[in-house]
Amino acid sequence: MGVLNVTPDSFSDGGRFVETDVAIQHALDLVEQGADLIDVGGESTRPGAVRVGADEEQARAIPVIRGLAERGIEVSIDTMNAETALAAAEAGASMINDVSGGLADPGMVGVVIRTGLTYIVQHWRGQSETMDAQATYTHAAREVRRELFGRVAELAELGVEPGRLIIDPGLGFAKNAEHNWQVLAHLPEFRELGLPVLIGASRKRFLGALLPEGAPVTDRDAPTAVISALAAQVGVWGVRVHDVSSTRLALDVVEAWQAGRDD
Ligand code: PMM
Repeated sequence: MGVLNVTPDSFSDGGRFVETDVAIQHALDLVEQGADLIDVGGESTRPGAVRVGADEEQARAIPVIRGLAERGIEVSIDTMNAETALAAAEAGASMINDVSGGLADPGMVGVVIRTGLTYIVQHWRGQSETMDAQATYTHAAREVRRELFGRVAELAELGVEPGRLIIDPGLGFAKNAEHNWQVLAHLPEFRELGLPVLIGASRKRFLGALLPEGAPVTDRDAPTAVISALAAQVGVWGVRVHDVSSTRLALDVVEAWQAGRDD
């Protein structure tokens, strides 16, 4: 999954893709580099980010989604807003990627049911402004998994077919570096429900901590690609990344490695 943030305040690509044509071209480049799916987001969710209105979010994201869908590219909409998800579905998106798992907007579940789209449910404890304060766990991996599986059960009760769900532990969302590493080390346990698992480690702060202070954010692409390979080894369905080339290559290595097995 290639990330296309059409936000002026995104931490990792600095808002370079705000204009529709430039955004579409960047998405086409990501597909050329090996992305199977483009995740379009019109609102930043980085820690401390201020929420934008649904109108502004749609003005940024919808023309891009329409342009990509017209070109036959599979698109997910990264949004917590039900209205934006609905507009994206009408513009041709095939998945709704909701970092709040439907907790931020009470209208989201209805849109998921009505549109019949695949729904990416992420573990979430609250909005960006407050999520760092909610990063308290006794065993992060176990608690995140329990809360995420609990959310899947709630969604099923509300009428969302579990077969349409993809789950994501939400690295960096109410999680510090130690929590993220613990979740990654326990990734196989997130597969216990039999649902596809997605992870988004790309360029996140906890990877910056492995690099010299002040290193550019693009230096986080190498550790991101390593995580992509390790995640693929344990059967993760997808990885959400900014730099598709390096992750594609890492995944090709995993595939070649696995093909070499003779058992
Ligand atoms: N991370 C961000 C945004 N959307 N969606 C999913 N499913 N998983 C993630 O980990 C995730 C996400 C924040 O990163 P960005 O600001 O670089 O897009």
